[in-house]
Amino acid sequence: MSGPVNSVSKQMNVDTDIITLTRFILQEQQTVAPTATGELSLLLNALQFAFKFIAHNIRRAELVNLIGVSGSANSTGDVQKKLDVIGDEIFINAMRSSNNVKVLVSEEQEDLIVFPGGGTYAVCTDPIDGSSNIDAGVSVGTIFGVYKLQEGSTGGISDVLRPGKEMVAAGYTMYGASAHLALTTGHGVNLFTLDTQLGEFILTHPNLKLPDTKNIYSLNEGYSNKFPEYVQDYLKDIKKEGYSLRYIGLMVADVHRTLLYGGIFAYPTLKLRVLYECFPMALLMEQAGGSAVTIKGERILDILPKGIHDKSSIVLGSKGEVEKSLKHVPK
Ligand code: P6P
Repeated sequence: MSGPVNSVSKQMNVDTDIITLTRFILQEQQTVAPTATGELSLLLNALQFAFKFIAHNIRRAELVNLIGVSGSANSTGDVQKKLDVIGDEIFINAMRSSNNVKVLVSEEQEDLIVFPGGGTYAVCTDPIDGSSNIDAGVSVGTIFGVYKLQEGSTGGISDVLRPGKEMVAAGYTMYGASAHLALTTGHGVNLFTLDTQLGEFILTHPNLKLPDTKNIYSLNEGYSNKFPEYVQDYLKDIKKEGYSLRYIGLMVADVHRTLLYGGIFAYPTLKLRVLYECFPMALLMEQAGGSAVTIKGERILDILPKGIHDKSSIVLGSKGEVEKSLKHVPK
């Protein structure tokens, strides 16, 4: 009997063969990397614990007054929200205790962290992206990207100042009414939803693919006078075609909608960070059949960062929509 046993339960509309993230990670290791050491699987499980714990604290936030500012500032001078600090500490502790992570880059930390012990991976993260939304009860998210340490490396900055195409895993978790996790390990994109009763992420959208075109555009038009002329021309053209504007102001949420519905998301000026915002989202997009470029049309995943907090412009989404926008780039 090879397939699932569910003939009776199906009639009762009960799924008795759910795929948890833990099961998915192990199955993927057995199928696509049978000779793997299992260290990436252990790292992904440490990541999912961090997401569950952050989700738990965000759900409690309004109850135990974890919203509001912490009074400190992060590496880039942003006023830190209490959940920023808690999310960062949860993430650091989960990565350190996994014993699989050697190097950690966090938006909340000025310098990269090198853990003692023998981890063989480097993780880049924005532990709580969009924290300014927290007080308004709007979704926030965690974004992550994973590099395998370079051959012979004992763990240092050279393990993360590399093109995003060398990442071996990436994704995000969006915390809202429930938590949604998008993950790629280079074999497509899968979406999981946290079942808080079960305490497990459940596979809800296997092998997600974007439609090639969709008339939705997503960017902060409030800054349009700062965009290059050709970007403003592009916006004029798509408005004439009746495109809908959807902009939440949280990269994780705007990218999540783009993954599910298609369309185009852009941040044409320099705000989003290469290592822990642009690279992970670009990897997800390409793995889901979309694309991700700078406003000049350079592939995001080919960028070679010079600093761990480098920024880049970004245009991502349905391949046909990104290509349409690039027709406006001056030759
Ligand atoms: P703006 C959130 O603060 C964030 O870093 C991203 O998640 C989001 O895409 C962007 O900034 C929103 O920026 O300038 O439109 O508020």
